[in-house]
Amino acid sequence: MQPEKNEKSSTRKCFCVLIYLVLLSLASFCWINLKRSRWHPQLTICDPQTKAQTDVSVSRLEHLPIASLESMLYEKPNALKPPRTDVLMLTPWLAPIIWEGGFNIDILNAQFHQRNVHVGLTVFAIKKYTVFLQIFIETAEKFFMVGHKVNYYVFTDRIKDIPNITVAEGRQLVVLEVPSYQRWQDVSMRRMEMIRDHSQQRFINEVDYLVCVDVDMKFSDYVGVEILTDVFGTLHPGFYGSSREHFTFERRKQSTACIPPDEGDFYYAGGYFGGTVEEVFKLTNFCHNAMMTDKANHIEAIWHDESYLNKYFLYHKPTKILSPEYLWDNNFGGRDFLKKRRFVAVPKNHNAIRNRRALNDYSRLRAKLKFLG
Ligand code: UD2
Repeated sequence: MQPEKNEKSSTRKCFCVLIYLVLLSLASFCWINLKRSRWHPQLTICDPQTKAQTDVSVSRLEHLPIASLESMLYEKPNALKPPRTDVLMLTPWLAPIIWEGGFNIDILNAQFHQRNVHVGLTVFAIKKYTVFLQIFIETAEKFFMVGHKVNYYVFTDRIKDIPNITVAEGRQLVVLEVPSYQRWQDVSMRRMEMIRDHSQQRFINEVDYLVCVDVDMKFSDYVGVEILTDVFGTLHPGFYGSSREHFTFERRKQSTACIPPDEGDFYYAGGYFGGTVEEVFKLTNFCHNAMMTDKANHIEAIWHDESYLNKYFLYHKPTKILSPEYLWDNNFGGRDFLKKRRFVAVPKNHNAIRNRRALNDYSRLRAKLKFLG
């Protein structure tokens, strides 16, 4: 009887030790996991498009490059003294309007150099407009984004007419062959479609920002990283001080570009806009689709791509606005508030270069003169 009792008690002891060991390992497992999640909390990042959720360890954030500037000497900003009082420097939606005196280019250059930013400058030289390229690129070499990486994207139907220009180190001239259109209005408007398509196929892999401008222009002073932001537009040199009723927006309700008389912030120029490749893609996609809708309804907005751009900016506010320093026509003479003329129109004979434009130009000139007095 005694040996059987002993055997039973030792089995019970063994069972208790086993239970104790299982409980101990469970407790240590929980404790280790708790500690680990305290040291490496998980972040859940949700992709707004796919709605997919991914967990990212916060410790990855610790390896992000540290953004810091070298020590620099410059005049201290004064919260009670605006740098300029003669011009509007901020929109009601808090987008800066870029004027000389409103920024310190050394601080901005240091920030953008740190990001190793790469800028694409798109320009169209279709048919006879190839004559403007030489002076456009030569002056851009001197004044545009000096010291930063730049790709010139020249869209043309006349590859053979592209001048042979050597560009500085860190800069590239990329010639893109594209179709031409018979009507100058279509040449101007189709720029939106071509910029959109090339943004998707090429620019997104090559540059961070795009600056999209007219070719019949020359740089005559510095244009740098102060203009870069998510999406920017430029005040048209003929309408920067006009009232709403004088803006030459599309007013016909049948057009997708229509802007009602009691709406509109500024009149933006068709010949100068830009932003990140993603934002320029959205903008050009909107404008091209709106143009196609109008085309199907046999209507074309009064100022072509410029009218659709103005519609886009009314409901997708630019995050920076360039002052007329960045787009000026010397035919207007100078203005006291204009401390720099950075990018100016090259005089052209519309009839000779574009044909059949004279009548439309006349009506636009009248609108501008009305405002300019
Ligand atoms: C204004 C706008 C322009 C556009 C146009 C629409 C400004 C400074 N410019 O310019 O952006 O909105 O009105 O009517 O606000 N092009 C060619 N070949 C051609 C015709 C045009 O390459 O045969 C290109 C070229 O890059 C030119 C641009 O399209 O600079 C605009 O055409 P424009 O300069 O003749 O039009 P303009 O001066 O009235």
